[in-house]
Amino acid sequence: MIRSAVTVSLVEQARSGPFVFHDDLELGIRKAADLGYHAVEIFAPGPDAVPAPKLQPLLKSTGLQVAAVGTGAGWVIHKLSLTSPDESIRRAAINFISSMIDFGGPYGAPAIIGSMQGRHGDGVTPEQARDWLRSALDELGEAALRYNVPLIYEPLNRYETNLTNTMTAGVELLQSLQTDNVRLLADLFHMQIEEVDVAAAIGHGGRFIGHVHFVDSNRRPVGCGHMNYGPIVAALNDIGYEGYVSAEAFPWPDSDTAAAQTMRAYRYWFERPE
Ligand code: LER
Ligand code: MN
Repeated sequence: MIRSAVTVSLVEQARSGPFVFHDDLELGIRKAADLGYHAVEIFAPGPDAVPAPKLQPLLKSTGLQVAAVGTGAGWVIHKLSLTSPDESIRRAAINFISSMIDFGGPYGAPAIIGSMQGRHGDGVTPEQARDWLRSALDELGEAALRYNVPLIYEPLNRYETNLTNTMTAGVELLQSLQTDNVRLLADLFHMQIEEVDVAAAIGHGGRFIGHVHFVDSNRRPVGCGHMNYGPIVAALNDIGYEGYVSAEAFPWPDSDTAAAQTMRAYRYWFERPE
């Protein structure tokens, strides 16, 4: 079964970012539960931002799960990157992601590596950046095994990274790893910029896809842009995808409307009787 999730960001520096709910986790969780979501995806400033004694009872009382935890705050706040020319920054980036794996793990939530992958350039060759990225994914993928969750790696559009922009490149990267505990994030916004055919790319990603960012072409909530969802949903069903479709979209026109609109779209696309 493909399940629904909605993003909640607690990162002040990402207030203008593509997250449906901002600032207040408890409110985000309660609103998500009221709308019928299965889970929230948490974008937190760090591993200690949400203490377990606060989060656990909230999840218990609402019945919500944590779909995933983002690690992008390592870049947004601390300017850490897995492919920085500075070895101490690369190590700090690995440590930050590792601590986020430890944060999400007990909830069964995988950590997502998106902007923390960095880019080549600035004296770093594409080959060198790729080697550093692979070695970090191997180390962190194995660390995630402790919690029986995968590590999620997100290809991004060309304006955000020059390392991996497509599902094909993502599959190649995963196949070059030693660990088999890394999965790809299919973010429909990035994909509609980079892929020739989003549905075909999902077919190609196949069993490597472990998470989906469910969003429209303009990064507004599903149904507010020009994405053609029929073939995309068919492709997800064809590959036997069983993870979350998580609303990582701008709070357009506002958080509540964006969350309600995405839930309407989720029900239309994933809960319609055959
Ligand atoms: C960034 O564009 C993105 O899509 C996030 O999920 C990763 O930081
Ligand atoms: Mn994304």
